[in-house]
Amino acid sequence: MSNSMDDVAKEAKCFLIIGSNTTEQHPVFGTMLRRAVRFRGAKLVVADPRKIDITEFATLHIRQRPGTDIPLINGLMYIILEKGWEDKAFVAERTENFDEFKATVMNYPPDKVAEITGIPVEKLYEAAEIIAMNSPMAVIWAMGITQHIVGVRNVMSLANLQMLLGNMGKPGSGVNPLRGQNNVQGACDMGGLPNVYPAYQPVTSDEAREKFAKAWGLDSGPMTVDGGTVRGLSSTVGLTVTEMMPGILEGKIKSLYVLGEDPVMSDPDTKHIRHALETLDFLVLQEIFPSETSVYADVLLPGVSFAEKTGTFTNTERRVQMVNKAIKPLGDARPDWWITAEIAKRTLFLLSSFDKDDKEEERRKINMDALWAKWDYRDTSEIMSEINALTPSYGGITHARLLKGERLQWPCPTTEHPGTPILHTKQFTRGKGKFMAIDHVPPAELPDDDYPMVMSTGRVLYHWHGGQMTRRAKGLMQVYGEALVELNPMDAERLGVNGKKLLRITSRRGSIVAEAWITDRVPPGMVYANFHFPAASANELTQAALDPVAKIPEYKVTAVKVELVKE
Ligand SMILES: Nc1nc2c(c(=O)[nH]1)N[C@H]1C(S)=C(S)[C@@H](COP(=O)(O)OP(=O)(O)OC[C@H]3O[C@@H](n4cnc5c(=O)[nH]c(N)nc54)[C@H](O)[C@@H]3O)O[C@H]1N2
Ligand SMILES: Nc1nc2c(c(=O)[nH]1)N[C@H]1C(S)=C(S)[C@@H](COP(=O)(O)OP(=O)(O)OC[C@H]3O[C@@H](n4cnc5c(=O)[nH]c(N)nc54)[C@H](O)[C@@H]3O)O[C@H]1N2
Ligand SMILES: [Mo]
Repeated sequence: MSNSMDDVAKEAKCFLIIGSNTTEQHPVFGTMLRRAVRFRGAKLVVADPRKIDITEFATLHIRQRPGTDIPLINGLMYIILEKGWEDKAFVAERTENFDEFKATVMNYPPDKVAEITGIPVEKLYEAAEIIAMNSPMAVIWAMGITQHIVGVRNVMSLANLQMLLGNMGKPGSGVNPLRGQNNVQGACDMGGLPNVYPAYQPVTSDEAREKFAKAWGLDSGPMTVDGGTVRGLSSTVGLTVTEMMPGILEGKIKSLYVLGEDPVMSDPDTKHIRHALETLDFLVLQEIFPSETSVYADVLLPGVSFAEKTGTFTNTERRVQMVNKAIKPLGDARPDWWITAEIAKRTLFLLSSFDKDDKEEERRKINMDALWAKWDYRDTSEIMSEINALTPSYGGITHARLLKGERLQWPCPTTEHPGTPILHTKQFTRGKGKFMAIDHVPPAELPDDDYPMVMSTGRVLYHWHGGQMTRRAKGLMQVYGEALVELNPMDAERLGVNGKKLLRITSRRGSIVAEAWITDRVPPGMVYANFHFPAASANELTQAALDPVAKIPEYKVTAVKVELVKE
C-alpha cells in the first residue's frame, strides 16, 4: 500500500474497491471501510463481477465481465478527460508521458467499453463522476486485479487513474493493494523473490552481490566448489514457483525444498502439479501439518506455527509488527529459521567436499568454524540486527523499538527515524510518475461451445487456501464443511437444478463434483469455486496461463462446462 489503513479509512472521501472481497478476505480493514461509509458518509464504488458482501454498503456497484478491467479503467479515464475532471496541476508537475497515454485512452469511448465490460454506459458515467468528484479517493484492490495474464497491466492502469486524479502522496488516497498472507510483504522485503536480495536490491547488481557475499562470509573464505572458491553469490535470476513446476518436467529441476506451501492445493492445474512432484528426484517439505503435498515428500521437516515463534511480520501497509511466542514448540518442531540455517550450513559443507585434495580435512575444519559462526543465529533479534545492517529500508526497525510499542512502517532507515506512513509524498521513486499506455488483452481462455461458462476462483470467509489449518478447526467446519460452487438462479433453472444440487464442473484440465449454492452473487454465465477442499479443489480446473512479467497465473478466468450430476 502506498498509504496506511488508518489514513485511507479516516481521510478518503471515496473508495474504489476493485477486485477485492474486502469484508471476507480482509475483515479488519473491511470493517474500517464499512464504518467510514456508514458513519462519515464516505462514497464507495465497488467494481466486481460478483455481488460480494461489501456491495451492500456501496454507493454504486458495477459488474464488469471477468478479465475486462483495463477497458473499464480506460473507459472511466476517457470520461474523466472528456469532462475535464483530471488534476491538471498534478499531471503537469509530477508526471510524464501524458500524451501517449491519452491517445490510448481515447480508444475507449463509453459505448465500446460498455460492450466489452457489460456495464451500461450510464453506470460508467455515474462511477466516473463519483470517483472524480470526491477527492481524495483511495483505490483498493487484491487478487481480482492481479490474478490475470494482464495482472501487471491492470495495476499500471490503476496507477494511471490515481495520477490522473492527483490521488497520490496524500492522506486518504493512493494505490492500495491488500497483501494476502500475514507476512507476504515481509517475505518479499527480505528477498523471497527470484531476482532480488532484501530491500529489492537486484541480484544482477555487482554492488549488491558483493555486499551480501561479504556479510555472509562468502567472499574471502577458502571454501571451494568444483575446484573454485565459493566466493560470491550467483548473479543469475532464479525461477518463480510457476516456472519451477514446468521446469521439473523439462528436467531443469531435480529437487525442491518447499516451506509452508501446499502446491497440490494452491498451484494451477493440479494434475500437472502432481505429475511434476512425482517426477522430482527429491522433495523436502517444511510444514506444520501433513498436507496434500506431503504425500510426495521424501523428507518432512516440522516447522512451527505463528503461536510457537518470536519474530516479526510485515503487514500490507509496510508496518513491522512483533510476534511473541505464546507456547513452546510442540513435539520435535523447530523454528523455521533455525531449520533453514542448519540446512544452509550443511549444504555449504557438502559443496566444499566436491573439491578433493590432500588438505581437505584440515581446510574444512578451518572454514567450517568461520563460516558456521556467520550462520549461527542465537535468536531472531540477532537476525533482525543483520537485517538492519543490510536492508536500508529496515535500517532502524529493531526488536527493542517494536517491543517499546513504536509503530514503524518502512522506509525507516535509522533508529531515530519515525517510519513512513505514506509513500511518494514529494516525488515517485523514479522521479516523475510515468503514465503508461495500456491496451486490453482478453483472458487466455474464453468460453466457447464446448466450455460455455466462466469459472472464477478464490476464497470464502471461513477457510484459508488449501485449508490445512482451517479444515482442522471444528467450528469452521460446522459453518462451512464442504466446497460450494456459486451458481446464478437463471443457470440453475436452465440446468434443471431442482432440489438436486450436485454439479460436475469440467475444464480442459479436469473435473470436480461439488454442491451448488444458488445465488445471485454471481451473474448468469459465471460460477465461482474455491480451493479449500481436496475433494473438490478449483485448481483441478485452472490453468497455468501466466502474466509475462509477474508470472502470476490467471486464476480468475477459466472456461468450464457445468452439468447436473445424475443420481
Ligand atoms: N478468509 C480468508 N481470508 C484471506 C485468505 C483466505 O484464504 N481466507 N487469503 C489471503 C490471501 S493470501 C490473499 S492473496 C487475499 C485475497 O483477497 P481477495 O483478492 O479479496 O480474494 P479473492 O477471493 O481472490 O477475491 C478477489 C475478488 O475479485 C473478484 N474478481 C474475480 N474476477 C475479477 C475480475 O476479472 N476483475 C475484478 N476487478 N475482480 C474480479 C472476485 O469476485 C472477488 O471479489 O486474501 C487473504 N485473506
Ligand atoms: N484457484 C486459485 N488458486 C490460488 C489462488 C486463487 O485465488 N485461486 N490464490 C493464490 C494465492 S494469492 C496464494 S497466497 C496461494 C496460497 O497457497 P499456499 O501458500 O500453498 O497455501 P496456505 O494454505 O496458505 O499455506 C501452505 C501451508 O503452510 C503451512 N504453514 C502455516 N504456517 C506455517 C509456518 O509457520 N511454518 C511452516 N513451515 N508452514 C506453515 C500450512 O499448514 C499450509 O499447509 O494460493 C494461490 N492459489
Ligand atoms: Mo495471496
